[in-house]
Amino acid sequence: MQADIGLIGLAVMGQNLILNMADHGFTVVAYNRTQARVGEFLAGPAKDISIVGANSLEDFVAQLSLPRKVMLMVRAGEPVDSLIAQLIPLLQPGDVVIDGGNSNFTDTNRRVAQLREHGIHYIGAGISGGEEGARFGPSIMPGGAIEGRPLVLPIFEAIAAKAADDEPCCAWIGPEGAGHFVKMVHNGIEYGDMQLISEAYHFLHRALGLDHSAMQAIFAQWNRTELESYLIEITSEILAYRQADGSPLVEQILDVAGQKGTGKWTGINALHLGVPLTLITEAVFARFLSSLKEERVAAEQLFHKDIGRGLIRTGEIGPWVEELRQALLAAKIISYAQGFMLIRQASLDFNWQIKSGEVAKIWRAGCIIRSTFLDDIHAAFRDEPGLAFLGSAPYFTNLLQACLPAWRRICAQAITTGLPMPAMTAALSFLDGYTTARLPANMIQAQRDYFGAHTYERVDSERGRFFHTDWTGSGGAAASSSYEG
Ligand code: NBP
Repeated sequence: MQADIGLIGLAVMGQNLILNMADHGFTVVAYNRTQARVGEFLAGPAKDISIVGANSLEDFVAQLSLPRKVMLMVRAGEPVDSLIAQLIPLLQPGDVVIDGGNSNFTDTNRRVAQLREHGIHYIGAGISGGEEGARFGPSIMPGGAIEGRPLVLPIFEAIAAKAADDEPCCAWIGPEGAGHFVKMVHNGIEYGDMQLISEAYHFLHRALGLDHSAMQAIFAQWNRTELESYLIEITSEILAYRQADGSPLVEQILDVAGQKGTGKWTGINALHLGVPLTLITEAVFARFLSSLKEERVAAEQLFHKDIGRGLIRTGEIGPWVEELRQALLAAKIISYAQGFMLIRQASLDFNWQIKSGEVAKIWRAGCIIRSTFLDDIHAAFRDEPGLAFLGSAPYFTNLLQACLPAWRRICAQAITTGLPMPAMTAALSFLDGYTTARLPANMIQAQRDYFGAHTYERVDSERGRFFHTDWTGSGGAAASSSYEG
């Protein structure tokens, strides 16, 4: 019997996706560069189910029904190019190659074009949900060669997570690397959410002096509000986790955050596309700052810092906890709002026609950033598909306005007492900037024109008409068009 699909890469994601596909009635051929892994998988987790192994790429390809569907679940970067080069001579026009890893969308753009020359449909599919998602239902974000869409969607929709309304968390995102771009932004939002939650935990612990049982109960309670989400839920479970001696494990973990690159790419692409993605980029910087452990330890001594002193502690804790919840919710809305601004800009610049409402819909289950309020985000984009800023949708405008006083108080308290809250405060500054009709950028334009004759537009003239002033009387009337200041 010929198999429905073949998967290359039997690490954690690949194995679990294969088992998921088998659960849904698909016959899968499994292959891995290191052969021993194929045997171990077939004799172990894949025993007695509709999974077959291959001992070479030729054997792998020969066992696939036409048109062939080949999925790669290997490390992003060179391994993907290497496998593509080996597969091209073995495949034929009409076949599909799917890259399910965390590839950079620019690589996917290039590979879609490369395989098109061979008549092969290349798809870059972002997959989120980690090990458990892969096994029992991830969120899947495919994009690329549209001809491959009908061949892969039935499989993806079958294995994807199902939202509460039973809709599969999988939708075609757009051409080229659109699927991988959206997965990258998903990961960026994940960075933002995680940083915000860690700042809230820091505030509860250091500013309010709460112990782990109290903090666990607070996160569990927050998870029954608009904040309900996977990341809030696991935070509560992490706070509850005790070592053998009864002490909380989280306090034994070194405060140095790692990263694999998708957050950084999100920030880089925001800079390329000119999108003010302040919160997510700040979250990436916060991880970099955390890695300066030895320098931070020395600097704390140098500045005689004691953020445990002079903080709130006295008085009733309850109102502070509720204000912190509102601050977290408001900042989280900004995190998603900025993420969707980036997707919108990429879609406009690259002509990808991405439907933001569909993206919100397929993030409702299966993925790491799944949250109850993605239903509201979906509704906001359904009502206004071209929405530039999520906070302009009536539901979110009202929510942000309701949370603003508490959000300001929390940020003010943190700043006054030296408790770092980079993402929470960056989000507030962003909203303050976005909601200010006249910013001081007129001064920047005046300075640019003063020292570099860069010209400026006037408030009493039509847009696109540029003026230059000889500010010192000795600069002349010539304007600069080359020097970028
Ligand atoms: P890894 O990212 O650790 O990759 C290991 C796999 O890549 C193994 O099968 C390995 O084969 C294969 N491989 C490598 Br490394 N170099 C190769 C080469 N030159 N040719 C052929 N195969 C090669 O696995 P993973 O954590 O399962 O992730 C797979 C993809 O999914 C990655 O792109 C990852 O970013 C993405 N992803 C991961 C998660 C997660 O939670 N882990 C979530 C979402 C997406 P070998 O056994 O012979 O070394």
